Amino acid sequence: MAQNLATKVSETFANAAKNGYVHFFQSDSKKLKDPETGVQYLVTHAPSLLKKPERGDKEAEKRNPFAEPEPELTVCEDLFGEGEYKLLLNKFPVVPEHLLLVTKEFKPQTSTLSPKDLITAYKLLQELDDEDEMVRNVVFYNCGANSGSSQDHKHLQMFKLPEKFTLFQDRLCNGKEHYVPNVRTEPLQDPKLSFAHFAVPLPDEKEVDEDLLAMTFVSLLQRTLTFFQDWTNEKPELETGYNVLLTKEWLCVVPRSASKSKELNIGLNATGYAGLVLVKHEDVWEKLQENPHLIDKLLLECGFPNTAGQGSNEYHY
Ligand code: B4P
Repeated sequence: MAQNLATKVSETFANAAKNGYVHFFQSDSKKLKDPETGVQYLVTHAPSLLKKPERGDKEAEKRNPFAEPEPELTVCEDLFGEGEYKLLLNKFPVVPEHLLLVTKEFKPQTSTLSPKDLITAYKLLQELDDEDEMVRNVVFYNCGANSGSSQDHKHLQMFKLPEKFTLFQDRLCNGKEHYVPNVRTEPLQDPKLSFAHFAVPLPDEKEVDEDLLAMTFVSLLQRTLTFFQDWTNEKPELETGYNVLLTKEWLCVVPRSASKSKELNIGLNATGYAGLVLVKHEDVWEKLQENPHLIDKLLLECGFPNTAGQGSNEYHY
């Protein structure tokens, strides 16, 4: 089965790319290290993406591309034969074989992840990760407008992580046992980073099931939603938005306050909070290379301040 799904993804992508159904955007990438935090970033420059329609463009908003996807982009009409999800190719990828896990029935992108969404995403990781070949994937979910999402039909995304790339969540969770955070134990947060993020290591795959993923996710989501409780009525219009990132090794949730930076002309989705930063404008590409610590500032501007060392009832922001 593992071989089958991986082969099906590769073959569908190769055909769709050859016949022009996938608009693959060429890009340059550079690894950068933030000298202040030690975090590694992969910054990808894809100026041709500026021509792609964006959220707010009238043409782009007329139809739901996931209601009746192009057959050439469809990897599985009914993933795992469960009647709930389609597996599609992303039509506008920057990396090859970028996948979308889409609900068959319309559900909004503002809805939270269900236990079934989580276990289906995890099963996809089990099918497509390949330790021998050093293939490792990340699943991500952009929830709410501030999270960087552009399509309103519920979809998770998945792509291969760059080779030899260590995510800050890898560093944070490495060698630690799985636990479900509760009133006494907080999720992991790297105190060197400026922005709030909640991560938990996952156990060996034999121990991972729907209940474990659901309980872990809910504990991270509880912390995340605290940021949107309007204690002071200072920001009554702030919509709930967050990013979810899942690998076989850990689960991470990041609360979001904005989809784009006002300081620099750049938008961020979940991938930014994995250290994978997509840049469309030349001046931003230059500035990030000159000063990689700007990325940490951007992640804070579009998120919330780090709360490491505080209990979830003590957050003040
Ligand atoms: P959303 O969750 O709504 O939005 P997004 O991934 O942030 O992509 P966005 O559309 O804002 O694109 P951006 O210029 O930032 O996901 C919707 C997805 O559906 C998108 O991935 C879109 O491409 C896809 N889609 C739209 N119409 C479709 C159709 N008819 N059929 C199939 N798929 C369709 O980024 C451009 C691309 O680069 C996006 O794919 C994005 O996911 C990807 N990307 C962003 N950061 C990246 C990074 N650091 N590394 C590699 N890829 C990255």
